Amino acid sequence: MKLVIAVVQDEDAHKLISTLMGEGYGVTKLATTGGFLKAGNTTLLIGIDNDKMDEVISIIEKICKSRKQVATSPSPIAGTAGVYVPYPVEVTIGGATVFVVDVEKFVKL
Ligand code: 2BA
Repeated sequence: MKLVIAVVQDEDAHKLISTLMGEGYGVTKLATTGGFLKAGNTTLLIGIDNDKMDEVISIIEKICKSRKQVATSPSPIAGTAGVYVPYPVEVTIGGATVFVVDVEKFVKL
């Protein structure tokens, strides 16, 4: 068994969850926050049989779009200790960041 951990954008989460559930997968949704943008995103935990990994990744790939976002990042002014000036940076977020890990044991009690 594998555990797919997928960090996706909030905008894609609803459709992704319905599609996965419609295909018979179990999904747990976590409300998470990206470390860089400090903005909300969604992390899904999906426990699957080993042979379903490619199918699940392809569903995620089909639904999750990459988007550009302008974020304001504080930057220290060179040579001025403790002074931060916000400046805009454009980042491309996702599709999705996906981790697949082996599950040592799976029980429902
Ligand atoms: P955030 O950490 O908020 O990152 C959002 C986007 O900002 C990233 O998109 C990337 O394009 C950019 N970014 C991140 N760190 C950066 C940096 N140090 N310098 C410049 N740009 C940077 P994605 O790579 O698609 O990541 C989307 C979200 O997936 C991340 O949100 C984070 O929540 C998660 N993530 C990405 N890589 C991860 C990893 N190795 N481990 C755990 N979570 C990860």
